[in-house]
Amino acid sequence: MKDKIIIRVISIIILMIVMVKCGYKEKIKGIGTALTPLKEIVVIELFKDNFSSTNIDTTKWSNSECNINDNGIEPPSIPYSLDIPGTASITSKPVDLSQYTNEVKLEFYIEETGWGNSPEYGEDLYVYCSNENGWVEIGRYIVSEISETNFESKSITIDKTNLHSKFRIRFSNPYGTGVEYDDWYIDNVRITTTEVQ
Ligand SMILES: [Ca+2]
Ligand SMILES: [Ca+2]
Ligand SMILES: [Ca+2]
Repeated sequence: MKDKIIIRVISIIILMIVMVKCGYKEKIKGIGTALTPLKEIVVIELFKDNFSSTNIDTTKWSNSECNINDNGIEPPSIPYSLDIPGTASITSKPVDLSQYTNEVKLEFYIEETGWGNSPEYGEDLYVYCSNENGWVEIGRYIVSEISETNFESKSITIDKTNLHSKFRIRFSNPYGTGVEYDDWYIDNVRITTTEVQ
């Protein structure tokens, strides 16, 4: 009997402690919510191409011997990706980035060979952007470091000094043997920034 009373008293004490603790937490949470402004970071797409048809979109790109086809293995947006064979390149049309002060990123997926022809040693893929003085290398993808069967996601932060009103990007395979050889693929190309709203 005595034991039962002790157990009941202990149970009541534990319950009171739990209630007090929960109440305290609610209070803190309430204060926090009241003080935190309701703002969220939103991703803004400034340029986007998923290469969804076999025609290169000439409102977005100036092309030099690249093709959109299904020779890439499992591109992130099936069935097509952009095939950049040896000596080919593709350059975006100008995008006005002069207004953006937050971080700007170029994102894309990349694969080499796929169902096509393997680039050899030194036949790497280069990424450039234009600043007001010309072209700046912002990425180089080494043949031996990129998968032949999986698209890998890449992200390049654009240096603020390169953000201007006629910003362009270029993907180039300058050392490949020729347009029948040495295939690189890219897909889901986008340029983004963020905005606090
Ligand atoms: Ca695609
Ligand atoms: Ca080859
Ligand atoms: Ca070659």
